[in-house]
Amino acid sequence: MKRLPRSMSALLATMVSLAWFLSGCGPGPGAPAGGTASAPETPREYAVTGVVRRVEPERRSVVVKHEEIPGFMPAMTMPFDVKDAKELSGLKAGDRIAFRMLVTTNDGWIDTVRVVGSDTNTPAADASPVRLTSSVPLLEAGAALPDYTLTNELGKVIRLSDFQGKVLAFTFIFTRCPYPDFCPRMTDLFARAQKALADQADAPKNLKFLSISFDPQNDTPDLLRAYAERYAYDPGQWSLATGAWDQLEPLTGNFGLLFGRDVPPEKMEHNLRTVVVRPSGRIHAILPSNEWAVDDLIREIRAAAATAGDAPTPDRGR
Ligand SMILES: [Cu+2]
Repeated sequence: MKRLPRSMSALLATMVSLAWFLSGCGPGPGAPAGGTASAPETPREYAVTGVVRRVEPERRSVVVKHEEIPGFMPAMTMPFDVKDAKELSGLKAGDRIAFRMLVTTNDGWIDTVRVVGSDTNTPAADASPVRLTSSVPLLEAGAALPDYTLTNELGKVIRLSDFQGKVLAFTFIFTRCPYPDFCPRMTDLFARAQKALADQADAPKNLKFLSISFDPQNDTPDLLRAYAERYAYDPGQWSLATGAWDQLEPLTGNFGLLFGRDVPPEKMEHNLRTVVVRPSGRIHAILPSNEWAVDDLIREIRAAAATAGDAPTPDRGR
């Protein structure tokens, strides 16, 4: 069983700033969004080196195991977009490359890609591809939670809009996650939050926890229920659910969840997102990574509950 690299925790905290990697259709420089009158944003530039793991010409993307980008992000394996597919011609897995990365508020791409050597120590077969959904916006606090349809641990179809009127705290997990600091930790934190709030007389009453599996092939309702029972879940307070990919993919994409695709579960590296939603249906807070404690979650839940008088969010379709 492979342990997640130690650096993973640090990079997860960084993911939130990487909206642009998920927004493949964002405006480039000189093409301000929404007809705003502001001057084109000058992209920030970074010189980057790394090793090609996979070339995806049809997506105008290349997955690179890159070195640290000082001031921007730690070393990791991730996809980079190019504006011009010609940048990718001739590239192959194992090539050591140098390139320029350009970043604006809502876009990012690379150019001037050149091969500077080869690296036979990092075979392409070792790559851990991430799922990348570029067709949905990355949501932040204040945004309306879109509506998605899932199936819960009792086999019942649920919609996220069902929880309007309550505080909803949800996180993403899969039951066969091999990394104790990741999904098992999220589930344990939910179990502890559920218990702590049950013991607090002034705790918000209108509250639901929801653990959403991104491993629908494996996580059947029965398996989700058995898993939840191991954590002494209260079905009235906490649901577990998963769904079809046409729901899960945009839902995870909305929050920048990255996870392995077509990789064995024991190698499925991923990041974490825990989201607290106001009774109005607006996102109250997003807790990235696993570097938060039960009290942090409870504080956000209480603050979200305090907004209960806010008007419901209209137009939650997508
Ligand atoms: Cu996990």
